[in-house]
Amino acid sequence: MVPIAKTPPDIYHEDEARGELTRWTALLKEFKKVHGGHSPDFIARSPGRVNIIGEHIDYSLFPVLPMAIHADTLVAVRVPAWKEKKPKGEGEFTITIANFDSEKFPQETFTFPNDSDIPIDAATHAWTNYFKAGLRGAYEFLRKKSWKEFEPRDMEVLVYGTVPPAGGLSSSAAIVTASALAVLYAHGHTDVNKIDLTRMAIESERAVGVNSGGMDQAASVMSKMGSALYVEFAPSLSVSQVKFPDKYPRCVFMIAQSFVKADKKVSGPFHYNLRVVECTLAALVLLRFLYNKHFPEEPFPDPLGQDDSPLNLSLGTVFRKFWAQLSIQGKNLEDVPQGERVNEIARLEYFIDKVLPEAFPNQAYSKEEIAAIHGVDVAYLDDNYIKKRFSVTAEKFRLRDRAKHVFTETLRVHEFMELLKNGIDEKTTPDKLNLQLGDLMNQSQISCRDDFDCSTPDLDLICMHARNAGSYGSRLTGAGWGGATVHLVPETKVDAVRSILEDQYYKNLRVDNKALTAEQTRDAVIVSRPGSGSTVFPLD
Ligand code: NG1
Ligand code: MG
Repeated sequence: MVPIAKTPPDIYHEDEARGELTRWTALLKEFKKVHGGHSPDFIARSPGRVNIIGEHIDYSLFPVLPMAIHADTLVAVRVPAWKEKKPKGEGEFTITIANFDSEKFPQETFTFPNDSDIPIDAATHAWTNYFKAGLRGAYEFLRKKSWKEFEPRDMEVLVYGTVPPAGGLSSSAAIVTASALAVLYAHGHTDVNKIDLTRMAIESERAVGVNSGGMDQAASVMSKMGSALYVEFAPSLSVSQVKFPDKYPRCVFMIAQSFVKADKKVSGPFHYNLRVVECTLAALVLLRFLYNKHFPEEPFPDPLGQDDSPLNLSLGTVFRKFWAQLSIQGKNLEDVPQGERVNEIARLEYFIDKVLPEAFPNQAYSKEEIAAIHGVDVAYLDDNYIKKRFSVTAEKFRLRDRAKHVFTETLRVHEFMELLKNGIDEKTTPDKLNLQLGDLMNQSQISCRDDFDCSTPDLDLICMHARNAGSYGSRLTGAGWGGATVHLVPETKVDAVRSILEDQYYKNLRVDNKALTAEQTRDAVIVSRPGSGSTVFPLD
């Protein structure tokens, strides 16, 4: 269940708590100012996240390892019907939503009929879309749960977020999950199941124009202070807490901003929705290949509607299906790892070394070629994969490289987890362990750059400088194409990494033709410790 807590600053790390108390006080004061002198009834909170390893594989339904950061979104809410019952039968509800940063994010009031869906225009970039996405998800949930009794309530809302927007730290998941949670709570649904909230936020965020996976929402809702979160998407969404060894040389994760804004929604050749389509098309070609080669007598499975990925087919599902089918048939294929319990690492290596080169003889494929491999016409491919949800355009789809990234990145996640599980013994000194973990992060960056094409020269540069100053592992985090980087750094090297980045990157950087302010430079690099997930704070 999502915790309901009493003392806000306790959810922050000690050294942040004081500053946060000031911020909460400012939020309460501002609420009175914008909402006619009233105080909020409660505050819902969700944090941003940094992804440690496992990039662009969540929508292929492979596991990832993010952690919540302390920057967050607070959604303060007053429900006029909270104490005095609102007269019934008005037939419509009104929400007034304001932002603490009212200059950038202007206030909006909207009224809808009680039985209406919440329209969201994904084509316009209104900040309130993210609140509406959470609202819509929560209403759908409440309507299903209690169709008869459910009646939308008027709400007065003030949002205060500290996760930098379009910065790769998932400000979007923070606001969507906090909004959905706020709406549930405002309608009397106080025992919110974390998995339910995560699922509704994933679906909701897709409504805003991005075919997102589920990593951000899971990390934002389900993280616990002090641990990273291992998130699995299959056979169903589940999480477990992961601790890092706390021995000398103690390591921390640093986050460094590039100040390059990533706009994931632009469906140009380098952007997010196109990658989702490419991975899905790669899954389709792979499925065909595996069935033609290994199970020619079997009926070809219907690839649509098979799983929880954004386009209902994923590389993860195809991978698992292959091994399941093999074991059903008791087949012994040459070169296929054998044994009672072939581990996931061996299976992934087999795919990377043996399957992918054969399944994808070409690097890139046109629509026509993919349609021919799958034995359908191009219109079918368009309707079901390329123009489904959000239309993308590309001359060629780089299926081989995208699939290679997905499988090698998944392998790295498994190896990372394996290293953490085995921890430090006589053979593995802490330093060696950190080097190995860091190496996997560095490999991830190379794969994101070369095979997935989601890095930028700025991100590569930041990683290079950080490594030169003592980072064990440096990589982009989140979708890429700008945004943030994450670094595994021994505590003793934190200052060195910070100062090399200041000297070599931030000092010469121009954002909108302006040098960074002292404040921007200070906040550009932070040490991040795993923070806690979504929480509700009743105020009375
Ligand atoms: P960011 O950069 O935080 O928006 C996006 C996706 C994730 C995941 C990563 C890449 C959304 C909301 N989130 O994260 O699901 O796919 O990219 O690993 O689209
Ligand atoms: Mg996001």
